[in-house]
Amino acid sequence: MSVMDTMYGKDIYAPISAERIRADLEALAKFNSTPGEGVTRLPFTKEAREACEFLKERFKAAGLETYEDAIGNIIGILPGRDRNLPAIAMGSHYDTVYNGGMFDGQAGVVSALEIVRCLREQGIELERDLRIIAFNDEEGVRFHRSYLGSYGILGRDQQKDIDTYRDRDGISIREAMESWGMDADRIGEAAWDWDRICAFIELHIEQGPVLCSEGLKVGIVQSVVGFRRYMITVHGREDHSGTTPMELRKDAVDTAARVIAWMGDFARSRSDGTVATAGYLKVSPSVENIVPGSCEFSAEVRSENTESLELFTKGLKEAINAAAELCGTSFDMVEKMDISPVKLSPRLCDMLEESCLKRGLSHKRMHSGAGHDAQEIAVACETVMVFCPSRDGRSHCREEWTDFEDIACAASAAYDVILKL
Ligand code: HGY
Ligand code: MN
Ligand code: MN
Repeated sequence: MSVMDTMYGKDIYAPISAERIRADLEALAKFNSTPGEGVTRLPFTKEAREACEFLKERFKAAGLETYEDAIGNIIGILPGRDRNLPAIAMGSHYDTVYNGGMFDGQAGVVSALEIVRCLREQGIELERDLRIIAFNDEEGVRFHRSYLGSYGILGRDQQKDIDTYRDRDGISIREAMESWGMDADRIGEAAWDWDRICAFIELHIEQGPVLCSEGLKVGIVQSVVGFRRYMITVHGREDHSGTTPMELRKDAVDTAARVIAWMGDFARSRSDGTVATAGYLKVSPSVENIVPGSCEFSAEVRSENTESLELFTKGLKEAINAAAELCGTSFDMVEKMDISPVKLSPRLCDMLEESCLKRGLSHKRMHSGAGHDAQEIAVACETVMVFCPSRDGRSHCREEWTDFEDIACAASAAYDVILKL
């Protein structure tokens, strides 16, 4: 019994092992292109390949029928007694943001694997198959569009996207796939038959401040925010920053700055949890004494409230038109993502709550401010998410941290739901 176990009381998350969760997460974290500066594991890279091989080996060691699908997801199947029954699915993503943490996505993959190990150790044969899945490219930070892996199993047509979306070096998704020895024309083969799936569970770190500030162990996620993302490129003109009068210059940053300021003010004005972010900003030529000729920036809004999303889109277009008019610039605006808010399964939320009450796990029903594969899968089958706390609410940064015992608590609630299903 480690000190931590006695502090939490070993039984509240038995038979889940926090130790094995720690070992798997620490092993995964080694597949990282920025060691010492957070974890970076972008899709179709060397680090992602190492992570896939590691996961396939661990899935097989846990007795799973294991395969890598046509879009880079890793899937393991634990056969149930009646293989004709629709299966339960559980998982999360194995890719990360730049300089992120070792828990985002990965905690959900490792917890699903740990649940399989516990079922086998307990000698429990489920009624139905349990499919665990490690999704490829949920974050979308390399190619600027998310959910490549989960759209793959959902059978979304991505054939055009894999040729149009490119990374910072101009490499398309197709080219990146081919560098991995994959045939990008076969991504349609990754699609699942959703009549064969009865439920999907995703365990994930909260990535926000709610659970840790209230000292709670488990988040029962009832809904996931919707979000929209645009990429705006302002076209101005390079000029001497000293000799060009204000009324003659075409300053791309002056234009962008007005829009970005509007975004934050809009989000604050909604006071319904709406948030807006310009996370990506690229100025050219980015030299102190040259009027910026071009400025590219992302405009992202997230909200549970569809009206807020709609008003953001309308207001953004008005703001960029007004700013370009004032500054004598022009612009291109491309919609990159438009995902609706989604309600998760009340029945599965109730099952999670029953488990928390039985195990004495402090918990709270809440929404997710982060996007997840689960929000898209929720349109195809009954879906729920279970959160574990993020220390200081931090994520998508090297400070991201969740105690392994807290992951084990959330995993034990998911374990109970799988047994009930
Ligand atoms: O952006 C998100 O909310 C998620 O972390 N991909
Ligand atoms: Mn994530
Ligand atoms: Mn993330």
